[in-house]
Amino acid sequence: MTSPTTTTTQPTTTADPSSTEAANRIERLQAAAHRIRHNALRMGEVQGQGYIGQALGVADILAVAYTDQLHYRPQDPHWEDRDRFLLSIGHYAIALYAALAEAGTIPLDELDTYGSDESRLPMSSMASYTPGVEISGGSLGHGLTVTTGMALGLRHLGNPARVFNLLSDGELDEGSTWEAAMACAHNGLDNVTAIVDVNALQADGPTAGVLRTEPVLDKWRAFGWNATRVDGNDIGALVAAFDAAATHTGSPSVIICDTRIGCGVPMLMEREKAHFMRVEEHEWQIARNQLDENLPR
Ligand SMILES: Cc1ncc(C[n+]2csc(CCOP(=O)(O)OP(=O)(O)O)c2C)c(N)n1
Ligand SMILES: [Mg+2]
Repeated sequence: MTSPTTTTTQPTTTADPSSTEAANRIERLQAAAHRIRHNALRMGEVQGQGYIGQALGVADILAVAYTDQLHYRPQDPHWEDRDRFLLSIGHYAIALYAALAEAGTIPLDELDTYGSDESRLPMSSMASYTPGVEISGGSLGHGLTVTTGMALGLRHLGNPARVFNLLSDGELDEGSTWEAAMACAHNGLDNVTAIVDVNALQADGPTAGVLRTEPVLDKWRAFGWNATRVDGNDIGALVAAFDAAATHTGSPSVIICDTRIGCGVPMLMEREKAHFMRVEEHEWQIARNQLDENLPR
């Protein structure tokens, strides 16, 4: 996003450099998201199944986070001044590995070990196994509680690092998420940015049928958060939301992202059983081809 500028120069026929810069930024992030999607398909093919739809759904969010917003050193994942990115949703590990490979923290070739014995890339995220993974996430509903504690600790230490938490709409079913939301706002933790992946789906079916969470935006606002809702597969909208959260002070920010399961691969977007997908051997190449046909979306 470009900030509004005032200028005394006359308009010229050449392109506005700030808008060219903004367009380049979006293009660069779309390309990163595309590679993240390919990384996810590469891992999915190793197992023939998995949470591929979610990974394709959050690829744009992760591209913006890891290649535009977070301050970190890819080769030094314990650097104490790094921004922390906490993945609550352990089953989304495949998405995080795809992003960490794009970031350069995990070697690309290592993706081929995904989910195998002795691999550093287990199917559910484990902080003790994988460089760049901040928390273990199999038991849902804990990410925002850890985020809140971490953010308090960083503030106490005078460390300006920020804490991001990617959580799912299913995690809004958990009381612990809302306790953390209250505590975070109570403490005015503006070093926190939560990102909610509203893919409208849970393991047991559509979120609206499992437990009604809407109106999500109003709920976060009522809990004292600086809340915004965007199309989570629109890189331009995501960049604007992340930029706004970065400068907001006085309360934590949440970016509610409406995403599409399988985004970028029409064949997978149409799957009825989307929470955990099985993809036939011959379908992986079709999926890759469809992904390549769809750039830029
Ligand atoms: C505390 C807890 N309860 C239940 C589960 C089982 N579980 C695994 S994934 C999942 C679905 C949660 O919803 P969401 O993360 O929105 O699912 P998705 O969008 O990936 O379909 C559930 C209930 C769990 N891992 N942890
Ligand atoms: Mg969901």
